[in-house]
Amino acid sequence: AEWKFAIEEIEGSVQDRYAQEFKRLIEEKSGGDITVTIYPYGSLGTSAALTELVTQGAIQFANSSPGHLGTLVSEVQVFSIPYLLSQNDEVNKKVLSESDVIYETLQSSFHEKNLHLLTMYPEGDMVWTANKEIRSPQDFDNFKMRTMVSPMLVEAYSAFGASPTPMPYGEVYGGLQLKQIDGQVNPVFAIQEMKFYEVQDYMIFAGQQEFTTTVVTNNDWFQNELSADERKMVNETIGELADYIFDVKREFATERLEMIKEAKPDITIIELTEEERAVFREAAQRVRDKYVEMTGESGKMVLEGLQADIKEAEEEMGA
Ligand code: 6CS
Repeated sequence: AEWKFAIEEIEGSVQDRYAQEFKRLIEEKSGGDITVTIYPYGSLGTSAALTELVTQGAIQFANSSPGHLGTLVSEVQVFSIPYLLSQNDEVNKKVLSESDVIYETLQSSFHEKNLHLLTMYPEGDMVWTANKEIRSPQDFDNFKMRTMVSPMLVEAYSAFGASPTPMPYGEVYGGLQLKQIDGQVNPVFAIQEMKFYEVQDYMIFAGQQEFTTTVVTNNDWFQNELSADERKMVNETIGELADYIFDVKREFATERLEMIKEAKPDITIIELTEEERAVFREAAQRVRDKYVEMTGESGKMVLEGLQADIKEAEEEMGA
């Protein structure tokens, strides 16, 4: 059999490293009975298009990041609320790979769309890029900030004082170059490999959000067409990859920043102070209310459950 796995990023990315390792393990474990074909970003369409292809069963697996998937599974936008996840990496890793709120409560929203959520993993702290210094909501005044397409991100960047401009990933470089947008927000590795730094002079670390992604499969196919052994093989492989990808994302965060600095020595890197962050954190409070307004009772359960899981993991890990 051939399993098709589409990623939302280009070759060499975090998602690519994940998919490559998934492919290696599945092909090895199945003794060559199964081959996995990886489709990098650009070969099949936008993130939203990839998710759609999974729901139709045209492809079996895809990365589907909450920043885009929110247009289909609105509850997943909990991961687009700024300053919700922990400031501690290990805590987020644990919550994202294990939380019952994610794999039970939130899972039911995926199943309604014929998707099955296999896993979530972090890809790195999201950084703002711009051609000016941004330290306060005032600095965001009249600033066209490109966001992924989920409606919650429009709420988040409005709350921060910016003019949010949702668009697909593939249009960001051109949008920056043509000044249709003034800035964008992504993890360091993406800023490097998509070359956004070429057309941006500032990188601003505000600690507001870890980029998270999901790996989804077609629910009918997964539950009804795979054998119990195959399902087990997929689940085990996914379990094995949590540590692997976490190490990759950590390596990328430092390596890729060095690559940017080397390619563009005059780039200005700003680390917001605790006081400066506090202003954005405060502004983000109303985004939580918007989320509940937008998603109702099911969203409220996800938000409250996730907050409790994060707190518990923080206490347990002494973070
Ligand atoms: O900004 C985006 O749209 C994309 N960013 C990353 C790092 N991965 C996929 C996503 O579509």
